[in-house]
Amino acid sequence: MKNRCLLGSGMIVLLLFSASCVKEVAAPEPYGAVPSEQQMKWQQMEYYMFAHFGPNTFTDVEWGNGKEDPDVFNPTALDCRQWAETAKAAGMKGIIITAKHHDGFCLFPSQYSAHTVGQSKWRDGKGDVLKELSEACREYGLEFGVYLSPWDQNHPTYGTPEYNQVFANTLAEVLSGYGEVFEQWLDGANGDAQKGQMRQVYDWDLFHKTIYKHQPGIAIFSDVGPGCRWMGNEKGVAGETNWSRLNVEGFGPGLGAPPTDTLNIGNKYGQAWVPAETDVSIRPGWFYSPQTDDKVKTVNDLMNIYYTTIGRNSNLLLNVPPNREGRIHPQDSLRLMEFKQACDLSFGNNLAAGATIHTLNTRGNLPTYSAAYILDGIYDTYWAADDDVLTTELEITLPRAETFNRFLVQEYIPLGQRIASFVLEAWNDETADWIPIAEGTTIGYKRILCFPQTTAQKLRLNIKESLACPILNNVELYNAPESF
Ligand code: FUL
Repeated sequence: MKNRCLLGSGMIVLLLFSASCVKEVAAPEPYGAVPSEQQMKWQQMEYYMFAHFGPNTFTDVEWGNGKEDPDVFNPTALDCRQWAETAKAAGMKGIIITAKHHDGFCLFPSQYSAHTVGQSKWRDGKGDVLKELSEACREYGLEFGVYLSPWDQNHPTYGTPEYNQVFANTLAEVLSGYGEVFEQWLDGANGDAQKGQMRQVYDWDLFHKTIYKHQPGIAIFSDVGPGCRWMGNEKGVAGETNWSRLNVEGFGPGLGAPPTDTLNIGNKYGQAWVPAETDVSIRPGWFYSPQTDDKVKTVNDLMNIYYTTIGRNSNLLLNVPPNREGRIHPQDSLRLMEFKQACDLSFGNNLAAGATIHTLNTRGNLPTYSAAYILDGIYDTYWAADDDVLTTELEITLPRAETFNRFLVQEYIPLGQRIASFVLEAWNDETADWIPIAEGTTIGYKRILCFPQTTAQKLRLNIKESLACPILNNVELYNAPESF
């Protein structure tokens, strides 16, 4: 995470000079809560698949009641390699599977439940979806993740203290039996809570200890993290302002969660680093139903979601529910490929490549923090301003005048999230003036601004508010097809 040193032949002179002003050139201190190494790895995944699969796939309901006959679960041609192949081709980095939804049915032969694939006649009770999917993910170079619902409508111990140990044992089974798991999804949804009568007091400490014991590098998802947080809605729209910090003290998953508005935008001065993840389905429901075959989201819907999630400092967990065969339906896979093509067309040609950047301020006035690092394509090199600089400007000069409509910018978040307000301007030759073309509040890991096509050779990024000296590590510029 260190900038390379550009000192050349005048090294001794420069060393003497820099020794005399060590204070000015010290690397910027982290600001507030910062991501762990694992959270950085997680953030850089950006886009991955959710696979809702279970008895509900076969019964046309979204929430089963736990009384379903296990034989209901009977995929006729399960092919997890096809899921993985599809996810890979779509540009996704992993797959999270509903190992146990609210109906309590386990897609693996759990020793701690009598309501699993082991009790179904599917493959004579010898099947294990988690085994097949984890192997397929490894084969295709994808990360593997697991959803487990704490709310369980089937388990006889649910509603008693004993259930906490059952759930911990179930976590241990899925986290120790299928190789590395990148994310543990802990759903806060609970039908009892909605009726105002919670039957179970969850032992979150026990759950977290069990999870980290088996997968120390995992990201735990819940309303309040600690690895990553629910973004507050299932529409795919993260806050235009989106801080990766969150106040977590006094809050918990589910009933005890912060208001959804807060989850949507985070807390400017939040205590913990809990970045947003957006879960949204490619179909109207989370589970497959033949009735939604003609309701798969359009490329434009998905492109909009891309901009309101990844373009707003959130990871995107896109649900693509396998069908009753146990395969991803052709409608969904076709749409995923079209979406990938739209992304490639939109972000294939970075018009800022070969540009130069001039900044009003560079930390210590030294090449170590030069704005050139914003354009070098290397994540861990960055431009930084002096500590007392909280507003400043960066001027980007393209090799030639270009037409563009998307601006992508990244803060170097290993040192914290800082910028709270900025404006993008383009130089207008005719009026000899800077014209504002877009504005934003937070940036964070990644921010993409969309605006009408503009032609210019020079752009100016005006940082209007930063909580500590701004640090940027990447800027890109694109001309996306207007149709998306
Ligand atoms: C919700 C659940 O109730 C839905 O069924 C779905 O699993 C979604 C991802 O989370 O809380």
